[in-house]
Amino acid sequence: MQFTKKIFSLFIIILLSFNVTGQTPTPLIQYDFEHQLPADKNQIYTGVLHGNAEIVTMTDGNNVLFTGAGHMDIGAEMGKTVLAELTGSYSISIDFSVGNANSLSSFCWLYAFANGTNQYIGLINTAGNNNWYYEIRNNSTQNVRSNTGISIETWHNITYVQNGAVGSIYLDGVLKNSGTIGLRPSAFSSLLTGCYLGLSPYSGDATMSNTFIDNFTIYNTTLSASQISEIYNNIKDKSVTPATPIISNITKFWESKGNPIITHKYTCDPAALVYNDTLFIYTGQDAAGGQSYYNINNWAVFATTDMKNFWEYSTPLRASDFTWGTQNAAWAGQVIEKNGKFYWYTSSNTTGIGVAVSDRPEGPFKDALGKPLLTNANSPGMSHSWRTIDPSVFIDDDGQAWLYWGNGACWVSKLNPDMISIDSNYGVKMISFAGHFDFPFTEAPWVHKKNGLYYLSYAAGFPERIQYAISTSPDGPFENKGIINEIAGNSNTNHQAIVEYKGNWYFIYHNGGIQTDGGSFSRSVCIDKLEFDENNLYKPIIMTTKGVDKIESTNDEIIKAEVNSADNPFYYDRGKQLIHMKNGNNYQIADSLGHIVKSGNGKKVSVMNFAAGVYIISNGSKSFKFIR
Ligand code: FUB
Repeated sequence: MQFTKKIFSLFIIILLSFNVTGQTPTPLIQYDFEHQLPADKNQIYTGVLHGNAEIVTMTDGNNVLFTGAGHMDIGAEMGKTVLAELTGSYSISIDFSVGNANSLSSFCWLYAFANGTNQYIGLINTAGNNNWYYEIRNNSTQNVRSNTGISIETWHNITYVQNGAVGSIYLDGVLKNSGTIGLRPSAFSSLLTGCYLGLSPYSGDATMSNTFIDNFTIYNTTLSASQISEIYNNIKDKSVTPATPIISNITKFWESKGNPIITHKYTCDPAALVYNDTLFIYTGQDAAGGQSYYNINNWAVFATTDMKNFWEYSTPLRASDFTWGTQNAAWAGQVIEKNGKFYWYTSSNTTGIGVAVSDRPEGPFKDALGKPLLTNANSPGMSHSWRTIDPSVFIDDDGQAWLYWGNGACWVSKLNPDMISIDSNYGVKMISFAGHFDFPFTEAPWVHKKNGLYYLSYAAGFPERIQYAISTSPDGPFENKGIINEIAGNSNTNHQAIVEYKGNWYFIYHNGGIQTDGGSFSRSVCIDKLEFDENNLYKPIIMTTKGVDKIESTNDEIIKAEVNSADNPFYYDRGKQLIHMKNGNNYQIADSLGHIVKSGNGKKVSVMNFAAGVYIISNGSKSFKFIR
């Protein structure tokens, strides 16, 4: 009897170690997101969502990770602990559905456990979506390639199985390829520095954008073909649609490494707008290197709240949105807010100045008139065809909006209260400058007011440097004060914006600073400090590659509001991005523009899926401001 028992136990052990039972083995770790947190199922390792990544509920109630333009940082600790167990056979399984707007034309990774780029494991999409493969690198590299692509907006499963010396990759329950893999993750697990869902360890790769991820699971044993097929069958018909539409139109987040502040595309002609807590930067988008003239088809919009972390919104306005602008030229302009609407005055090279409008600072913007606001007929006294460009708008303390523009001369007019027509009684005046011009006015006027004085800066000469002049009246005459910024590196234009933000003054301009392709027609926006001397004159700008410092302290009011005082009915759990309402109540959350973005009744509300920004939650009698 004793002998029969022993034989039976041995049989069970053999059965389990070869994993031929039908039941899927217990994972080492699993991320199924059902608790709606960026943490593993047992909540031992809590990760961090980056950018606008969020945990979303799909129409069938399934909770999943949505990468958006961001990713999830799993945390290196999880990798160190779990990968240490992967000494022999193991399996890694992941379910995912890639959205329509994706990055599959570039290299991008579904998961990565890495120590830089010398040691890692990861699941990689080859640029072009025709080969998803598992790779392990411990100085030398081994991989198993599926040699297949995937369909978008459909749930897929990719499972990698390490069985002895053989690695196999399964796509949607079907074995795609096997190969010899001798390296093991446990050999470098203690050195891991980053573990991610949706991010590659290679900085040049794209993020796995707009992708739903679920059931990321690691086993320290093999999965059988039938178990893998069952895993796929469980996900394949799941919903690919979030229950609440994802409204964020943020396309990228990054931390600036200094100047230029934007390096993933070429940006020119910056204009700045401070709105509530946020600095918005509007630019043209120059074509990539090798251009012989301005090739700018659309504008772009970026934002920051600390001068270090930036994000970009989807394209807010295109030259082709102005159907009358025949040259497809998204030249310089400026955005300003009036009565809750945002007006973008734009240039089109020779066909005049347009105005577009939006009810949000990030757009999208629409041509407000269907025709130019100003044409060359409004720029008298000169005859070249590109003179009606570079509008700059300024609203004085009395509410009067002034519009400046010009190439070769600077013209000014008053805008009517509707912001989309000019005051015909005032008409148009050419600005007169007094005093010595080091270089003549070229273009790019920018006006701001400080201590009762009007500062008009402009590009002068060619190649351009930036000069400025001061007046006691918005329409001059202006007294020349000299050069403030010298010729910018590798660009014959310099186009500046000057703005005060959170107590500091900034000089925002472009150069041709991205090597080797940057230049006069593939420009890049930079930000440096602007300072005044004791006579209220600008100190010369020192252009730097270091750029400006991060603003460490947030606005006092917000810090104060975030103190969870006894009489405050709200408590913000930053880590979990949950707002608790102490007594449970009806609530409404408004964004910085006062738009209601969420409302309901309950004791807690997740703000994880909110775009970065400032919000106010209110229960009707008390309100609480928070930054997401
Ligand atoms: O980007 C086209 C033109 O170049 C702008 O309108 C000018 O200010 C100059 O920067």
